[in-house]
Amino acid sequence: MAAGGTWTPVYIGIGSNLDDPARQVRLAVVSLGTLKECHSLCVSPLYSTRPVGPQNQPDFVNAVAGVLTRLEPPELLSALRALEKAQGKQTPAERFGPRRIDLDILVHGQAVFTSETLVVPHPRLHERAFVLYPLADVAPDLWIAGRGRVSALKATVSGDLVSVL
Ligand code: PH2
Ligand code: MG
Ligand code: MG
Repeated sequence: MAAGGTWTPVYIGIGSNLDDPARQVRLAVVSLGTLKECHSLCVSPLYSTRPVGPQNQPDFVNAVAGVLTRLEPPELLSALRALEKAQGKQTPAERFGPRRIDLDILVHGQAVFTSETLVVPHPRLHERAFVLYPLADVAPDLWIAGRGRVSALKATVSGDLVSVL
């Protein structure tokens, strides 16, 4: 545990497409504020987004939260998993399938981290409008290791499938 260590800015992707998704996203924002060794700093607007993956599922609501934390990536992942569980998340039946809440570490400072359960920066964030639009609202100048600046990445994806809620 990195208590006493450096406060690191992290960005967390929030998504839901079940059980009143906008409410689920707002609940998750509140619960992020309760995490140990974390301070919530900012939250993007909420977006309504078409599903990426299976199309026979409801639209998502997505947002991005900026948090300062002293948790290392694996500790933060465990903490986010616990919040998902407390919010009643059940494991989706299929990959990219519908879910009540999804909390993903997008970026953790300058960390480049890979384990069996976690890859940081998030391996698909650079191609996902539902991440890049809200992320660009709170951190347009953020540099994604190996990918580039958020504002430039956003310019490479189509905004057709996302709109501010
Ligand atoms: N999450 C997924 C799969 N597809 N599509 C949208 N629009 N938003 C998401 O958050 C999302 C998705 C898997 O986590
Ligand atoms: Mg996800
Ligand atoms: Mg996830």
